[in-house]
Amino acid sequence: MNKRIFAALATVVLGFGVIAGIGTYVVAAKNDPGVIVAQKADSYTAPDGTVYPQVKLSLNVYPNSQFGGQHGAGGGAHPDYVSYSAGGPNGEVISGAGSGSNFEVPAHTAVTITIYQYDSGESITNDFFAHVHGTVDGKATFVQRWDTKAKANAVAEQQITDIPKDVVGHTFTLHGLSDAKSQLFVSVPLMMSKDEEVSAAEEAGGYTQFPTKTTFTFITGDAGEYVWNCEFPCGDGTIARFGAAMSTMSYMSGHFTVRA
Ligand SMILES: [Cu+2]
Repeated sequence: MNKRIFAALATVVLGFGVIAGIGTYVVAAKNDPGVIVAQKADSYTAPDGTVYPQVKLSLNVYPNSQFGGQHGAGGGAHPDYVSYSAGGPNGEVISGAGSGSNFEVPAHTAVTITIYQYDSGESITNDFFAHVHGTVDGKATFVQRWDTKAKANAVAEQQITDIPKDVVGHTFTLHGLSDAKSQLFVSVPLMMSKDEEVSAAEEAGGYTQFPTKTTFTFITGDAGEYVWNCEFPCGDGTIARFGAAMSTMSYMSGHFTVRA
């Protein structure tokens, strides 16, 4: 065969190979298809006296994906990626959770979210995200050390409006859309757990006994489709640490649906 034709054919075959490779990689990094519907709770009385129906969500944030859950056994395609997931009411690891990044809540309802944060942290790029935004009273309830074994606060609970910008683990940031729907913007910083305890637990194949615990409530408006993500650059070294877990759906981002 003519050498040039052979080279051209080889290039085409190689091209198909590269495309197939990329396709396989993208499929392996699949999205979290499940949806967690927030659980109905008691009613909620806002500071202005208005009484709302209330729902609750309990989430965990991990330094890896080894809990399984929506990523699959053994951490799935990216066991080393930091990840959000469904959590138990006391921060329990739910290894069989079918979802952990897509949520559904009702319209005109008080949504109370509790997040147990098992990861370490660092300085956040933009200190806007070290502040609490969009919650009732602009506050969150914070416990720096939650004891998962005793199921109790290991230190006193406090009301916060921000945390120091150099101890941020992750953020839960819910964005409204620029259209006719009700706007929603909620952003809450999640403080890091103790570095050495996070590393020691990870080496032992588990998670620290003492995650930080943050609880906050916000009121939804009309029905709409929103997105949430973490605003702490917690991915790998690529794209200023916005790569890897930060640029793969369902680890540090997901859908947030408000239903009529
Ligand atoms: Cu993050």
